[in-house]
Amino acid sequence: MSTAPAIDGRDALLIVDVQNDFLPGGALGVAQGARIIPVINRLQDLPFGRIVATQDWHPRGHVSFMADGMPAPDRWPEHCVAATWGAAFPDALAQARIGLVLRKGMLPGIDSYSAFHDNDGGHDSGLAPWLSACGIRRVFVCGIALDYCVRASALDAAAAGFDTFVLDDACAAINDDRRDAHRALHDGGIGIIATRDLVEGN
Ligand code: VGL
Ligand code: ZN
Repeated sequence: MSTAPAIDGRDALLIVDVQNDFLPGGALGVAQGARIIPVINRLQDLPFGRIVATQDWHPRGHVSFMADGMPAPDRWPEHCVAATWGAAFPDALAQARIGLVLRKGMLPGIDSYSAFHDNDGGHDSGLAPWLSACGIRRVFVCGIALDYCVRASALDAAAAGFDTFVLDDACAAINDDRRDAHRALHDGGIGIIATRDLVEGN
């Protein structure tokens, strides 16, 4: 499943966590972050029926923040604190066509990598039924980070029954090695494609 026919109104673009803190200069800056913004802006010119953007939106003292600077699995430097500069979209991101902004990771005691539900599988965000109600059949995912929130969101989109694709060149990854993420996406039935596969099809 690596060919994607031309984009139409039954397709949604899901832009994951393109926020200042995940860009160079931010608290959890990913080197490739700045490079993907023009790519995502170009994608937004395609005739998607819906464009949804997520924001990581944590309270101060969130469970995902490292205590005393101690690294641990799924612990990160303080980032994307609600309503701060770090949680905002970068000015360079086109926003005129974003129809839904979905904030996640707001509860103090549980993290939420996926746009669809929290990491414990609970607290459904309502995104899947909303997309279905909008007539969406396919979901194209891009953003940051390929190996965390993009991966979790794409796997959940596929599990919810959408034909799901990840736009690899429109994603920035925390780990330089993308193979684990690609394998997990592939095993989830997700097509890994490039922006040019869509742009040329339209
Ligand atoms: C993310 C780590 C912590 C992401 C969010 O957007 O992939 N990663 N919070
Ligand atoms: Zn986070």
